Order: sequence, then structure tokens, then C-alpha cells
Amino acid sequence: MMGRVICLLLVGVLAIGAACLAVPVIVEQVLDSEPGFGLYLWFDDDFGWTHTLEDGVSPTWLFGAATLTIKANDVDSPREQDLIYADGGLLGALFGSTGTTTETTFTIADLASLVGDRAVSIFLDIDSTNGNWAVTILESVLRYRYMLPRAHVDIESLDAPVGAGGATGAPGGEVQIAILNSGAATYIGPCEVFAGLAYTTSWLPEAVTIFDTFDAGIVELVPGVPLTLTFPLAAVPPALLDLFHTRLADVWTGYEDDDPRDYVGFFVRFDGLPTVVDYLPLP
Ligand SMILES: [Ca+2]
Ligand SMILES: [Ca+2]
Ligand SMILES: [Ca+2]
Repeated sequence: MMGRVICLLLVGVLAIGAACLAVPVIVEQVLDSEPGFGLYLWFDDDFGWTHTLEDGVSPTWLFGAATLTIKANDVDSPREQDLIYADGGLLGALFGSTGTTTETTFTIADLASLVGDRAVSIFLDIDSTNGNWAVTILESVLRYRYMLPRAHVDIESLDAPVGAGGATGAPGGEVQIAILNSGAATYIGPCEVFAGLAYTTSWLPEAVTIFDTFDAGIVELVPGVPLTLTFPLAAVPPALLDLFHTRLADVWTGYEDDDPRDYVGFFVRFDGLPTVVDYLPLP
């Protein structure tokens, strides 16, 4: 009980900062009222419209292919050739039949190369073979994906069973911590574990008093797959334990079901991710 209370406080203090890994964002820009839309237009009524990159999105964040879907009415293909261009490059011809509304989707393999100016100009050459055909454009939808350079990865659990001597500080003791990445993105990067007795309040002189650290090197956090870290725990300096006991007793007096002096914190830090914290009972 007490361990949970302390843990929440620490997470509140330490779980700051954005994560460094990305979750794809899907953007769908729908244009349905541009000049020329909704009008029944002929071979010499060619016109265009412009899709723009979402505000704040860098072209370098884009990945994968983009698509442009155009909804039109009365495309008498293949006799009627209504050609679509993106920034001057031919995407292809609209598809449809007499009097019906259809959607034609084109792939834009490298939208990033077109939106350095934050825009892609769409041009429609109606009835490009001048066969006396006409068409009505109803809607134009640009879809693309991008990755924020920084996004959130949620790490929801940390478990630290005590090995032989583990958190008691006995020589040769090992601690195992299992971390579960419940987010959708994979993290690959540095990981550091440290064990400490303090947190950022006025009643302890240090923000975090570390008595052991473990550099786990480069780790991979795959969504849904527990990552287990095993590391030796050095002896806890007795003087530090005394300080911890005294200070915690000062603060948590009144909780009788679970002596606050029985806990030591383990902190797992990933580069750019929230620090995760859990507690082990001390003897
Ligand atoms: Ca034309
Ligand atoms: Ca452009
Ligand atoms: Ca037509």
C-alpha cells in the first residue's frame, strides 16, 4: 500500500519529458469546395487546386507513399481522358462512367519531394483528347503519414523480484526488473537503472540519492514484449539507510499497515522516455 503511494508520487515527479520514439500520424486533407468543384466542365475548362502540408509538419517527417483520391461525376473513361497532375507530374487519368460518381486514387510515391514549398498543386486537364466530354469534380483528398521526431512510448509496469540477497544489499545479490512497453512504438536506445532512497522533496538534501547504478547498454523495447534487466546490487551504505528510514518515518507516520521504511526505489531511465519507478521491500 505504502509502496504504491510512494511510487505514484515519484512517477509524478520524475515521469517528465517526451518520449523519443514515433507513432505514425495519418493526415487526410479533404477539399470539397474549391473553385471549379461541383461544376460541369469541358475540355477548355481545365483548372487546378492546391493541397497543403499540415501546419507544423516538416516535409522530412513524411514517410511511405501518399495518395490522392479524387471523387468525380460523369467520367466517361476510357474515352474521356481527364488527366491529373501533381506539381506538373502526371499521375494518371480519372476513372468512371456516364452519370455516375466514382473515386480514383493515385499514388504519390514521394510527396516529401513536392512539398518543400508546403504545397502540392493539382491540375486537371479535362478531356485531354478533345473528344467533347465533360466532367464534374466533387472532392479531392490527400492522405499521407508522418512521424513526429518525438512521441510517447508508454511503459506501464516494472517488477523487481528480489534475488538472493538482492535488495537487502547482500553481496552477490541480483535484481531483476521487467519492463513492459504498452505503447505502439519500439524503443531502441540506452537504458540505465539506478537504485535510490530519496526523492525530490525538501526533506532530503538530494533529488535522488543513488547507491547503485547499472548501465544496461542499448536495449530494445518491443511493444507487448517484456524486457528483463538483471543486475547486481551493491551493498547499501548503512548510514544512507538510516537517513532514509528516519526521513520516511517523519513523513509517513500514521500509515500503520505498511511501514514506509521498508521500501527502496528502483529507477529505470531510457533516453528521452519517462523514468519508470518501482519499489522493493527492505527487510
Ligand atoms: Ca483540356
Ligand atoms: Ca510543391
Ligand atoms: Ca463525361
